[in-house]
Amino acid sequence: MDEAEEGGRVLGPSTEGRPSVDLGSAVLAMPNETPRLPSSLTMGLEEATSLMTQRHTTMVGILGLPDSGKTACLVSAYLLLSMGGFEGYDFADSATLMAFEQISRGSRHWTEGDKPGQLTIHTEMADDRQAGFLHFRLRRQKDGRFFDMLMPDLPGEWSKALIDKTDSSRFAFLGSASVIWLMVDGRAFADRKTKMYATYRAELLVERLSAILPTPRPRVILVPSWRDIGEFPTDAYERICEAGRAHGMKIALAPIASFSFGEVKPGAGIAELIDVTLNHDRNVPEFWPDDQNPGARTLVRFRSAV
Ligand SMILES: Nc1nc2c(ncn2[C@@H]2O[C@H](COP(=O)(O)OP(=O)(O)OP(=O)(O)O)[C@@H](O)[C@H]2O)c(=O)[nH]1
Ligand SMILES: [Mg+2]
Repeated sequence: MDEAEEGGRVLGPSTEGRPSVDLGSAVLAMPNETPRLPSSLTMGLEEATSLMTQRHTTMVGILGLPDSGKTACLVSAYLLLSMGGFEGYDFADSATLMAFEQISRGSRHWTEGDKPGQLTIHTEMADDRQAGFLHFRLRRQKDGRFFDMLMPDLPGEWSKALIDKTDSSRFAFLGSASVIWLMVDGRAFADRKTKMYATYRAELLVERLSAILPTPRPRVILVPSWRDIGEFPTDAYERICEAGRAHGMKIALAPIASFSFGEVKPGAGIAELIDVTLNHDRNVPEFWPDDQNPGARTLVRFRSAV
């Protein structure tokens, strides 16, 4: 069987300067050292807010416990886009290509026998105090319209500290986010032994988030990973929605398979997630939280309605 037929397992070296990864197979080999995402490769807050004043930009706040699939989602979106496999949208540009390369580089080298679950590396940041943003610009095929997106790849420890210690200081930037992705680990919900606890932790995260988010609330999307191992349970979604309703948040659902070892296509659900994200209909509040950079505060004036 040739590589392309192997249920999407991996791919060989790049050809013609493009990533040759078959998303059906993107798998990461363990690098020798733990890579950190240097803040110089991502966009800082000032740069991000400046972009938001110039162009129609959607800032996404991405939260989720360690291993929930945050980095894998960004890597998968980047690989899909760079290979032209993104339904409804074309890749136009990115101001943070090196950062995307950094988080997805391991997917270039996979050899049979590597541990299948190890696709991305636990996120650590050189600057542990503030978020750095990844950026891409998309062109919507149906009308040629451009959309800029800003997404931070944050360590799961930040969300853990938010749940366990109500440490919200590093999430002040969420005041400018038009959409929130609440990432949860699909594996934990697929297992009867861990499902209850995973649901409880997700409810707690919703509760903590409610204390940070402005009113009216940005769109909140529950994004379960590992859709390749099964559907997200409806009862868990209902409980998380109920927690959201109790705090004035309507929570949509967009399950994804960033990678896949089964029947589901790798990258499944990601184009839909981006589509729902870009088609939000809310104006972002024109303020910046008080404990943030006051220079940036005056810059955050933009409309996010499509
Ligand atoms: N098969 C499959 N693997 C996934 C999926 N999402 C994540 N993974 C794998 O699950 C593990 C954890 O995913 P990460 O994206 O690194 O998790 P994270 O939320 O960024 O974790 P931290 O950086 O520690 O906060 C990695 O080995 C991923 O490759 C998915 O949808 N399908
Ligand atoms: Mg990560």
